[in-house]
Amino acid sequence: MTTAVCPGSFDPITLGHLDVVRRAHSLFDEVVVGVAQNSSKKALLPADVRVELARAALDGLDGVRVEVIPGLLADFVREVGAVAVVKGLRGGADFDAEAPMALMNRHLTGVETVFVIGDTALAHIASSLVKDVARFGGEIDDLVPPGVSQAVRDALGARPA
Ligand code: COD
Repeated sequence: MTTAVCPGSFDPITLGHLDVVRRAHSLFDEVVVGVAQNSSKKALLPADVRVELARAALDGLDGVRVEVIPGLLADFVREVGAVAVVKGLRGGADFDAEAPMALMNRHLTGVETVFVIGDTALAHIASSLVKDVARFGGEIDDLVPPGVSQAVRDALGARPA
């Protein structure tokens, strides 16, 4: 039984993330989607809401579960007994950002990061852009799983501009 961790901020989960998780699921028996904190980003949605939205989006996918990563990804990888971390790439900029993390996680755990190229039809989708479009009144329903756009609008409405 092989387990992989698919980590991210998921702030919010998008169709691009779902594509990456499905690709990870085709390679490993079990996928743990880990909702983590990226210290260089300030999250819009609280961790419990990000987890709830990810669980709803991935409901029914056998062998996939969603958990919070409370601290270091490397510690979480050890804790769940994962043999790999799976990340998605949209292009060269993602690779430049991901390679140092992959090297650091390998240094800390010996665990490899496997990169999957996402569906090119979804390559324009990033959580940061989704939030920006929503912030300025744009339509995001076709970029995210059902229920997510309302959660983003609620969070934006509750936050001072
Ligand atoms: N197509 C393909 N891939 C995509 C798409 C898309 N449309 N959208 C997103 N992705 C990929 C991203 O490239 C990334 O691989 C993954 O999905 C998650 O993306 P985000 O934006 O939700 O998450 P990030 O990049 O903010 O996640 C960074 C982590 C939270 C994983 C990182 O900061 C972390 O590991 N934090 C825990 C603390 C830690 O261990 N820090 C040290 C790290 S070495």
